[in-house]
Amino acid sequence: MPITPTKKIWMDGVLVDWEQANVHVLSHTLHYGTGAFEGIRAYKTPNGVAVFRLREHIQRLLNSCKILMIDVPFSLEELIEATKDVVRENDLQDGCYLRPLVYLGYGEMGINPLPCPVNVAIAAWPWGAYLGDEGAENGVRMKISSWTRHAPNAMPTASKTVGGYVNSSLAKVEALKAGYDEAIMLGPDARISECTGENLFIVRDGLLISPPPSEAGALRGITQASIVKIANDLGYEVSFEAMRRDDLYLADEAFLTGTAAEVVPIGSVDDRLVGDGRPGPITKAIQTTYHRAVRGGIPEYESWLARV
Ligand code: PPE
Repeated sequence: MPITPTKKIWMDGVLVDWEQANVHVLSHTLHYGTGAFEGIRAYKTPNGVAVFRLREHIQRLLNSCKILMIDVPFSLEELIEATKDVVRENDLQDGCYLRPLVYLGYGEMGINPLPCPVNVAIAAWPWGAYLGDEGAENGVRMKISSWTRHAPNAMPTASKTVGGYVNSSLAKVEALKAGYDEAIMLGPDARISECTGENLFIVRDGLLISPPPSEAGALRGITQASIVKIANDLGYEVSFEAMRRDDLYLADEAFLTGTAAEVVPIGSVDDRLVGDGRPGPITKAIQTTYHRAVRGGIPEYESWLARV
């Protein structure tokens, strides 16, 4: 997905010109993957652009850093304001994707991260459908990866750690090279964990099921949590249950959720059609409701929107 440059990137409290937003090649994170990031979206609403669940995303960024023992030199409130500044200063009234990144900068080399300076950057740019308009509309082809998701004692799966995404990249490339759109990853216990950058749900006999994030070694998705609320409000029950690959093959419907991807129907898994391979009615109802909610179209979900 190409990046469309905007004007300014927030770096350690200052709005820097896009072209000047550089780091030293000896930055610690570049060598060891020691850092954490977030992915957030802002949407155009009838009352101006709004950031979706901003506080939850910034809180998760701080939680990721806590796990990594990185002391972030900005508070939750400061980072919330900084994120809004980035949307405002770049005049992104039609919405955007936001990428806050906490990284260890230039200062010391060696595995020990503790002496390194902690830097924070927040960038924003307009970004379309992460898995393509066609996938969002008609469903994506998924492949169970040969790569195993992190064991929780190898990499903390509740932290959006920069280096942790090498595991996702391996799975993504494998799936793309094999002609699929996206990978589904199994944990070390062969249970379904998550996708390379999304959580997933199946629908079975009218019930929605998603792997329990902590046990499944999956990120606790903010979109996933939003979908639980939306599904319940639409009258569907949701349960968090461990599942195996045959549960995917035999699902009536399936979809994935994430900030970048939003809600995307799964058309097939390992070449077995999910249902008849077309997005199912529950998936479509949830996708439509989510799209309206994030754009300020449903008053009940107004508290999820932070106007900038
Ligand atoms: N699992 C993983 C591994 C993950 O990276 C994400 C977000 C999710 C689940 C869904 O979480 P949430 O966004 O809170 O619903 N992935 C981000 C990064 C994607 C990327 O390509 O980079 C995102 O969607 O912004």
